[in-house]
Amino acid sequence: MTSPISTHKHHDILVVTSNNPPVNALGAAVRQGLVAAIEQAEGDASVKAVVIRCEGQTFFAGADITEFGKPPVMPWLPEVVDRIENCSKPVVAAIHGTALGGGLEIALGCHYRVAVSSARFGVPEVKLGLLPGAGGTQRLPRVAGVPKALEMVTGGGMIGAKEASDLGLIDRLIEGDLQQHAVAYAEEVKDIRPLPKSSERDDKLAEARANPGLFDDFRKANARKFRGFEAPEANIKAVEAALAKPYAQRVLDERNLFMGLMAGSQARAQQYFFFAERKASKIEGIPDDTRPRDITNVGVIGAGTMGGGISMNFLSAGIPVTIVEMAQDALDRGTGTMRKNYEATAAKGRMTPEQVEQAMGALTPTLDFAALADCDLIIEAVFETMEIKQEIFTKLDAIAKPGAILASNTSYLNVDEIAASTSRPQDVVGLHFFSPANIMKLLEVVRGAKTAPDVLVTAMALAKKIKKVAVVAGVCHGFIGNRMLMPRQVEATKLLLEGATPDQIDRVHVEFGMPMGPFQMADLAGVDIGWHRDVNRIENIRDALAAEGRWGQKKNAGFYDYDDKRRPSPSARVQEIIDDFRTKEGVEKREISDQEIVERTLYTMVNEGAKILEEGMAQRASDIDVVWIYGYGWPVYRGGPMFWADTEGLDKIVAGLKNQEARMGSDFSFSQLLLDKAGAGEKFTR
Ligand code: 3H9
Repeated sequence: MTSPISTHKHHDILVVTSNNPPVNALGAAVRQGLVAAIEQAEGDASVKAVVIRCEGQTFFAGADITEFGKPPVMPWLPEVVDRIENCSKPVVAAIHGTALGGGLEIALGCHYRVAVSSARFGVPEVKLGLLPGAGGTQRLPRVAGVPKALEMVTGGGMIGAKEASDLGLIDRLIEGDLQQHAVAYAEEVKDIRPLPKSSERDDKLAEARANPGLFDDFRKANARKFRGFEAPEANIKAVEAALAKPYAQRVLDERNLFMGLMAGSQARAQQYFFFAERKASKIEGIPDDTRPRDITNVGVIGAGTMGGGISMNFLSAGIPVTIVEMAQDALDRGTGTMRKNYEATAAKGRMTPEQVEQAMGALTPTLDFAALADCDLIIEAVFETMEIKQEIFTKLDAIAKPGAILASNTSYLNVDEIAASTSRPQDVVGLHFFSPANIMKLLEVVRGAKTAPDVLVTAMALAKKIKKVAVVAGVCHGFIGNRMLMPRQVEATKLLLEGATPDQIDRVHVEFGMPMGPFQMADLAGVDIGWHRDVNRIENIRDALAAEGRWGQKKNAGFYDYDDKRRPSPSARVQEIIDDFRTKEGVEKREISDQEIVERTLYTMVNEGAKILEEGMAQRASDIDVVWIYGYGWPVYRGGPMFWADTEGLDKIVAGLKNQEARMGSDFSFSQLLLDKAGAGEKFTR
């Protein structure tokens, strides 16, 4: 087998090139090739310096994640980085694309780093439940300073070349041909001794040493963000060791912390999720050579919260949008909100004022429906009523150009029925954005019975362009995400009658790792959503709350009371309402355990997920996990409901549901797939 690492000499500089598509991951062959190349450089007296570079889209994007969990193949990445740093001749990293994780660690092992201005740098290991375990937690603080290193290792985000250069992470920014300039740089530095070694630098640690409270302050400031995760704390500890201990001990600490994380369940879940997210974009059952349609402009119907948020995605990606409303004041309000949102982003420094103007300049607000005639994709974002949607699609059918994609942002309704109101059901698809649509990453792409393959391919490609993660769902009530929410809500509400409090149920969910529980979510979304608006028709607890104007946070009263800073506290009035209902329904109050709440609200979700799978409404179990992590904040360290169920053991899930079956009554029925898999000792996810 040919090595992905090749070398050639350019006068007295040895150029080492990695060619390991798609992202130059540092698999065993790459690691072996790098060590061999360094040995070649040392063994050849005519070589004065080395340049390490990559072919393809990027510099090394990190360790090869597919190797994790398999028997290790030597040399280990930390040894490779050390070998580079200990090379007796200067080594220059020539960086383009993204130097990530082990890739950045390789660069830090090099004595010098040069990069093109589009290059980006990061240590995303924390997102895989890990830490930069090839010396990254030790070298990065020494080169970029402790505060920046802490931010990078615990956040996992990327920084641009300009910032990297300002930090001293990059020695020179290159304009023009990277290889040529890197070789020229190597010529410049080839005789300089001693060689600068990141692991031996101490200058940037002084500031942190003078401020021993820095680490605890950082922990406190980020406590909310890190809640439930193990990897951020391990990252902080490893950086802390960089300050306090001798090199050999520090490296050992890093290794031990890395191995501890790698053996844990969170890293497994987060690494599973890395691949789940990428798998989600693959559509089953369509020809591989299906080409997407061209989308150069988009129409959006409805300038409300959803329509505005949806439009912003396209505008931010440089795709012009025509937005249509029925009345001028609604149109003005909608576009005004969009501008305000952009300006708020600019105020945080995440956009320039010019970018705001550019985005808003690509928006055409209009009251004229016919203005949509030229759009390649038209997304309807109006009321969730079938009659209204069908009326709109019939109108669209009459004016949209041939080949235009007609999409509905429905969150529950039957996309096939909507499509049937047109003469071109093959062009109709559901695009279910999650609120706030300009922020939430998830997009459910609802595949109708007649949706054409190229429409689906277009939707998935477009999702990537607007930085969403798309998951294909079939036509069923609520699709994947909202459908699974329903059994949870039904059981949570019944549990109130049986003796649990909103506070207890929400606490169980928050302790599990959800951002909020079902009743906190109801208060945030609005207790009145979907309410029939008849104050005299009180059929359940929610009706009673809505009838009293307890519509949630917006009214400072819902399932909780809120103070003027929107801080919730349990409500005596809500308890009275619950108690009244209990008496009226003749339900006996009993002590509800936290475990029962888990079984009735989380296990039932797994059961519903299994039904979704067995009905073919999701392509794969991991897609369900992607929906719940990106759409509802399921803790990624538990890998999503289906992965979590596998971790718990499907037999345990089934036993828990059997425990509760009588209490759940006719609201519940078992998924056959769940029973079968549990019986056979199988899992949903591999
Ligand atoms: C690490 O370095 C540990 C060390 O500190 C210590 C060790 C001791 N390995 O994302 P894309 C695949 S941990 C294997 O769609 P993009 C990916 O699955 C690592 N495979 O492209 C996909 O395959 P497929 C730290 C990888 O252009 C294909 O490449 N590094 C890896 O949108 C294309 O990926 C990271 O966490 C990998 N490391 O984005 C970086 N990376 O086509 C992870 C990607 O079969 N990677 N693949 O579905 C990324 O963030 C993005 O892939 C990147 C490109 C930004 C590079």
